[in-house]
Parts: sequence; structure tokens; C-alpha cells
Amino acid sequence: MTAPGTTVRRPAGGPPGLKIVLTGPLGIGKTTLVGAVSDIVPLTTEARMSAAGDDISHSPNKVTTTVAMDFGRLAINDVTVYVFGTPGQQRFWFMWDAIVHGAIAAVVLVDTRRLQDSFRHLDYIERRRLPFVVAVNRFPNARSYPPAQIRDALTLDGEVPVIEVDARDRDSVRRLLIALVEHIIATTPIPARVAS
Ligand SMILES: Nc1nc2c(ncn2[C@@H]2O[C@H](COP(=O)(O)OP(=O)(O)O)[C@@H](O)[C@H]2O)c(=O)[nH]1
Ligand SMILES: [Mg+2]
Repeated sequence: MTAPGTTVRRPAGGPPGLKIVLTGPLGIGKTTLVGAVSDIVPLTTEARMSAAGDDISHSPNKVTTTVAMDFGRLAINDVTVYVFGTPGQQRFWFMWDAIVHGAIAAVVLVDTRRLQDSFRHLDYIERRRLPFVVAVNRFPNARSYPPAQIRDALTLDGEVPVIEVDARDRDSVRRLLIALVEHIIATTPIPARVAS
């Protein structure tokens, strides 16, 4: 597999692709989200958890974890979107730079029961100056808060979209990614966006 760059050149001058990174803490729904939305059988690198040093209290039934990354692909109109999920376990964080390389934007997943667990992921994406949206994955016993309140709690810039998602639901995840693509269009200068 090649590591797609910011824009992935397609054969015969076809439309470009967008590389998007999906990040968030362990058990937040990254693998679920990629599996729900991918047009191809997603590449996953699940392995049985060792859980050394990782908090899995919010996913007590979680027995596997993503060792390297998740990878999925989908078409949004005539754009191919490649989604790369970061590994959750702390001891694999060294891989993030490789996974983020060439990405044009990111989704940071949060859970209202543990917003603080996503701070590190937000910091990382902000430092890389990637446009991003915050996706609130609604778990059954999590409270719902208005986006403005979540934005305040995460001290996000006003322009960062905060969007509720059900990571298990294809249409919900597609809406999220469409919002991300719209956010990219609104915030990225055209020459950086499209390679001919
Ligand atoms: N109820 C609910 N459960 C979810 C949702 N997304 C993920 N899960 C469950 O949460 C657990 C962790 O999800 P996973 O995708 O493995 O998280 P990852 O570590 O971020 O890849 C799994 O048991 C999922 O079935 C969601 O939107 N709603
Ligand atoms: Mg995973």
C-alpha cells in the first residue's frame, strides 16, 4: 500500500483523493467508524489487547485493539476519501507522524463522558495545523450537550465544527465526512487543495 499524499494522484488524470486522519483515544470508535463507512473492506490491524498502561474502563468488552492503524476508502461525489485511523495504544503513538504525513484534514473523536481523554489528540492535530472537525460519538449512557458547550470545554476556535456522530451508522459517518470536506473547502487555499 502506498502512503497517499495530501492529494492522491489517480491514474489517467482522474479526480484527486483526500487523505483524512481519524484520531481519538482508545475505545472511542475509530475502528467502528472506518468499518461503517468504507466502500472497501477496511484494512484493520486488530490484535488481542495487552492493555498495559491503557485505560479501557469505558469499553469493558473491548478485547482487541488497533495495533497499527485503520484504513478505509469511500467516494464522496467524485472525490475519493482515504481515512487513516491512528493507533490507540500509548506504546504505538510513535507511528502518528507517519500516519498523519500528507493528510489534508482530521477528525478528532470525543466522548462527553471523558472529553479530557481527547486533549492530547486535539493538541497534536492543532500543532500540525490541520483543519479538523470534532466528532462527538454518542454512547448510550453519555449525556448530550449543545455543540457550543463542547466547543467551550475543549477551547476550540469558533470555526471548528462540532458534529454528533454514530460511528456505527454509515449515513451518519458520511454526513460527518461531508462536513469535513466542506470545512476543508472553506478553510484551505485552492492551490494546496487540488493537484492537477
Ligand atoms: N453504542 C455505541 N458503541 C460504539 C460506538 N462506536 C463504537 N462503539 C463500541 O465501542 C467499542 C470500541 O470501539 P472501537 O471502534 O474498537 O474503538 P477504537 O479503539 O477507537 O478503534 C466497540 O465495542 C464498539 O462496538 C457508538 O457510536 N455507539
Ligand atoms: Mg481501533
